[in-house]
Amino acid sequence: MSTSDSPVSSQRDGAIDSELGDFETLEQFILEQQDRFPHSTGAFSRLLRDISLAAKIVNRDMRKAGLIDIYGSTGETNVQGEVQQKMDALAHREFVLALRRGGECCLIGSEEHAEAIPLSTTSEGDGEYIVLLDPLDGSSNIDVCVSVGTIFSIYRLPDDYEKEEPELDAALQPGTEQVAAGYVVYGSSTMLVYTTGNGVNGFTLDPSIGEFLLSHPNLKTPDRGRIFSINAGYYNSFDGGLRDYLDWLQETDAESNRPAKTRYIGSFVSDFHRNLIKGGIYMYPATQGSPSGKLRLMYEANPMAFIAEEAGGRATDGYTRILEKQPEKLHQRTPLYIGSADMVRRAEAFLQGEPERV
Ligand code: AHM
Ligand code: MG
Repeated sequence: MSTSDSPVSSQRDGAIDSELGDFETLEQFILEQQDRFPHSTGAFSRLLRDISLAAKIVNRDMRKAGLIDIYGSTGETNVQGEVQQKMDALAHREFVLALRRGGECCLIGSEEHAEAIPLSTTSEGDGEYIVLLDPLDGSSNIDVCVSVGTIFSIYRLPDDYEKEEPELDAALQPGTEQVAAGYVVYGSSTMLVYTTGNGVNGFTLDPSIGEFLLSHPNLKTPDRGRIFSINAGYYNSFDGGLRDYLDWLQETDAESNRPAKTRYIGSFVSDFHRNLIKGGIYMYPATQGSPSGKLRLMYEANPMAFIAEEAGGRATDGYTRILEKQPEKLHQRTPLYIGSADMVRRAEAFLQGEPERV
C-alpha cells in the first residue's frame, strides 16, 4: 500500500486541498446540477447566477454602509406601512437590475414594491421565471451592525398562461409549486443557501475571490433542538395555547432537555439560519394586533418553508402546512412556526389544545 493510499495521508490531502481552497464554486455546482437534465436550456442556471450576482453587490454595499450615506431610512414607508431603510431601497434596485439584465425573469414581486413588476412580455425568448423576494429582511438591524438577509422564491410562469404581459395572477401559486427557494445571510460570513427540491446546499462567500463556495453540502436540520425564537415581548397578546407552549419550554426537565434556550435576533433569516444548523423553532404567531402575524407568505414564509422541509424540518401556520396555503395577495401575511420537525409538531399540538398529542 503506498503512503498516499493510507487513510491518514488521504485525510491530510483533504486538509491540504481545503487549505489550498479546493472548493466547488456555486457556478460549478449549478452547472453540475444542470447537466443532470439533458434538455435543460441553462435558463434556470443563468437565473441563479443573476440572483447570486445581486447578492454579492448588496453584500458589497452593506459592508460599507457605515462609511457612506446609506444608513438610516429613506423617509418613505413601504406598502406594509413600515419605514423603508435606504438599504431596503438599494437592495430592491440591485435585484431588479440584475434580474432585468439577466433576461430569465418575467415578473418580480418584492416586499419593497406595492405591485408585481413585469420585466418583459411572454413572447418567445423572454424569461419564463417569476421571482418573489424580500430584498433585505430585518433591515432595521443594519444601522446597528446586526446581520440581515435576502429571501427569494422562484416559480415558473404557468405553461397555459395567456396574457401577453405577466401579472400578479401568474405568481399566485402555492409554495408547493416553487422550483427553487433560497436566502442569503449577511452575517459574520455571507452565505447563500438554496434548494431546488433536491436537498439544501449552503455556499459561503470568499470575499477575496468574490465567489460563493460550497461549504455546507446537503444540510439537514436536527429533529429536535434546544432553541426557541419568538418576540416574547408580545406574550400577553398570544393565544393561550401558545403561551402554554412557551411556559412548557421554560420548565425544567432533564429528560427532554428543558429549559430550552431563547435566541431572537429580530432578523428572520439569521434566526432561521442558526436554528436550521443547530436545531430549534422560530415562531411569528398571530397577535391581537396582527391576527395574521407579521411575516409575508409569498416571499418570507414559503421559501423558508421549502428549505426547512428539504432539510427535514417542518413549517406550518399552527394548523396548515405553509406550502399548501393558496396565496391571494402579493403581500399576504401568515403566522409562522418553522424549524425542527418535533418542535413544530409540539407547538401545533399546544395551539390546537392537545398538548398531550406529542
Ligand atoms: P421586515 O421584512 O420588514 O424586515 O420584517 C420582518 C422582520 C423579521 O426579520 C423579524 O423576524 C421580524 O420582522 C421581527 O419583528 P418584531 O420586531 O415584531 O419581532
Ligand atoms: Mg422581511
